[in-house]
Amino acid sequence: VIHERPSNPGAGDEDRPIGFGRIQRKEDPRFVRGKGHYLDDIVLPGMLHGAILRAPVAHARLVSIDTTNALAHPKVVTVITGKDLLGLKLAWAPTLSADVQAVLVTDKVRFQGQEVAFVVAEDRYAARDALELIDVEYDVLPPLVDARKALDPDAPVIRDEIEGRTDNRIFDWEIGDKAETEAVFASADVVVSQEIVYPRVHPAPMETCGAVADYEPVEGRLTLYETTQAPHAHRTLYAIVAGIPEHKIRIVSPDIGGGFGNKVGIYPGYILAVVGSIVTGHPVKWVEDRSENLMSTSFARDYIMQGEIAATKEGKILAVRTNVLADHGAFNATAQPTKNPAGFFSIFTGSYDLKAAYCTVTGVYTNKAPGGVAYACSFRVTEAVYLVERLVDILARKLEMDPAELRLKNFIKPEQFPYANKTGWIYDSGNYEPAMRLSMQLAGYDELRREQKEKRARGELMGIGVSFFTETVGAGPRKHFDIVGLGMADGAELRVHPTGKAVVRISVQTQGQGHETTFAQIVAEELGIAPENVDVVHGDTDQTPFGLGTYGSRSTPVSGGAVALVARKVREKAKLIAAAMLETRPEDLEWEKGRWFVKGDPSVGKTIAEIAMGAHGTVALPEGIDGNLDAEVTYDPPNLTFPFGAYICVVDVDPGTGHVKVRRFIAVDDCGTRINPMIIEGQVHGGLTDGVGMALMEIIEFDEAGNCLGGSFMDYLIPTAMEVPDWETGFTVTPSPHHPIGAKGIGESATVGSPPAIVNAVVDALAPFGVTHMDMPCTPARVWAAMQGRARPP
Ligand code: PCD
Repeated sequence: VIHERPSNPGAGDEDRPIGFGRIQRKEDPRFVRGKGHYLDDIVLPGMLHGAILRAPVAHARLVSIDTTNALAHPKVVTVITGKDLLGLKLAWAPTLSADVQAVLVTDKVRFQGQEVAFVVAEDRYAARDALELIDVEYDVLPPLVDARKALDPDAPVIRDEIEGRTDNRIFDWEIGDKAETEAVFASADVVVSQEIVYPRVHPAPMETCGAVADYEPVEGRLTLYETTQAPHAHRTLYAIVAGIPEHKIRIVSPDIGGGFGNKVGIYPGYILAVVGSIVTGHPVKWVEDRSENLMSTSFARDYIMQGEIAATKEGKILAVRTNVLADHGAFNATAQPTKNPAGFFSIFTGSYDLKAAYCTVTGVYTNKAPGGVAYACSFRVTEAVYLVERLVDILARKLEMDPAELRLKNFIKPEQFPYANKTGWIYDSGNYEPAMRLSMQLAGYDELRREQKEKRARGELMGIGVSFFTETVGAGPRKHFDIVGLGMADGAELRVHPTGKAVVRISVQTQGQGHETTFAQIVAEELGIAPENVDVVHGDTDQTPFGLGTYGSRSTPVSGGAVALVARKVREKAKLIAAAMLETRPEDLEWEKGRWFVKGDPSVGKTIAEIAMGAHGTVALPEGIDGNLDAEVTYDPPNLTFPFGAYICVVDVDPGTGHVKVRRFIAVDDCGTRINPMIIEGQVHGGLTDGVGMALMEIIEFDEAGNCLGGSFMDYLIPTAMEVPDWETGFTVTPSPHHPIGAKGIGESATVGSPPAIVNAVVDALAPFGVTHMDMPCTPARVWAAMQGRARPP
């Protein structure tokens, strides 16, 4: 066990060798030695390979498909088309947002890259080759790619297969008090408004999506290996959609090379692998390539936000108002809890004590890939934070106030928690000012401002960007949140073997964030046994209890709670058994990490290992106690958790090329009780890197014909070590009052908090040119263009 003192101020009690602390990741020996077991490593006897023919155009009527030549290919086993699926009633599948999505095109192509046919062949190469032998005739229609035109009366109706549909509107949703907000705006000294676009981006995990389907017809059993973040939810959905009894379906999620929300949904490729296996009687593997991943398996963001903020002239923020146009692509497949069509966007009230807030969101169909995944974002929290943090900066400029000071002036105060915001959330806990002050101290904020002044005088472009965010993660209470009717609770099962080694089975699914380590640490903390003596089992529906999976940073808030509670249940059971073993009464026992002992006589006691052996041995057990040290729970959290953070970014902009260099980045995060500080830092580093990508480089654009312009890593740039600085991190600890161990999520915080800090820094650098806003990504071309025709700095 390696543990070291964290270098940052605000350190908690992190040097305990058992339980929480900085221990190395249990999964890393296999990953660093190339011994991970990823989906594409799976090879089953007789396995065939599938490939998907995708539409070359964005909008077209399907006239005909001729598969004769493909079928004649010597290695092709079968070709499946939309027509075949219609026969099986599988041509359309339900989405996560109460819509349906075409598995294969039957009537009309609705986005470029849409699935048209599925070839199953003896090897991957043959399957790909045979795609070119399929003859498809399309009748091309005018595409709709600009969401702003989606509701025009002459816009083509994309979902004309839905009866009675005459436009592209998916939903209109509102939250907050409109009249109250209008009144506050009407009487405010200062109002600023800005159109703010969060462009379409993609999670782009290192490993793309894939599946191996193995249908065994005699017993009618389906084993489906999938890159999924939510194995149990998938199993239930397959049972409902395909009609295979749920107990005959086993979903196995092997090691996953990054999810970031990309692996939450069910994609046509997974369903096609299943159909392929049923039709051919062989296991079928389907793995998408990079372009397929970028062009068809989901996207994130794509929000056009009109934002307004009202304040007094002294800088007291009074209200925020926004209306949003949400581009959902061709099918509404957005991942979000059922009752929240715009996800958790309603947290756009930010970290500020407002008088009023109001928002409307209109979702529209366009000829683009469906998805709207929560890419490192608890269902649109990222968009919300970006909106409010840009608006606060614009307000600071208008009032000629320092952006950090303006925020400090408006924070919700510690004594106001639990805080009910104006859109219905109850923030569980928070202490914002110390986090902001710590980040300013770590940054040397005043010194940075002095340096900036000097540089400006010399015509150099240095920018300092501040952002402060509150997230809402850990969905969630089942009474409020469900996904397609499945309540968002999670199970945990704990068994302590006779020799005191334990195995904990959980319903969430790691994609790299280290659950095998941190969930073992939670058991270790609660039972006082070493984390290396606790195995974590996940990713196999036959082996684990039901639960909704990993996304929206919910594993620690929900499953982490379940694991702490199941360990406590075992501890209480251990107490009864220990009392029997010690021939004393349970109430006479006291707990210390790892052992129950007799009050007043600490030398007489039993360790967890001794009690486990006792439970499985010959000790006479108390009435009603089974002969084991096992337990299970399902945890339904009473509220979400609200992590927060204060970020400061320093950029230098090259006035000649418009190139932005992130010189420094200071991130102070508060995720409540910290299970493993090293893992937390890794999560933050990764999220910050993601943020640099979104702020400066990443965008999925379309041309007028509906061609996707971000279909490869040549066009869709993602950040590397070259683009990022050495991250400087710090933390404060404000535990969640309702979570069993006081932990909040951390997995997405940095992706949420960093884009506004970076863009605020870029806009700050360009202030001498009179630039007050810039849309992401701040590429050299865009930054250069923003500087043109404007007054040069003195
Ligand atoms: N933690 C600790 N402490 C605290 C918290 C937390 O320690 N307080 C840790 C845990 O345990 C883990 C981690 O940390 O391990 C994280 O967590 P969380 O926050 O709970 O979260 P989760 O649930 O687990 O996860 C999820 C996330 C998400 S969501 C995302 S995007 C991303 C993140 O995660 N993804 C990823 N991170 C990551 N990492 C990696 N490596 N990979 C990946 O993929 Mo979504 O919604 O899906 O979009």
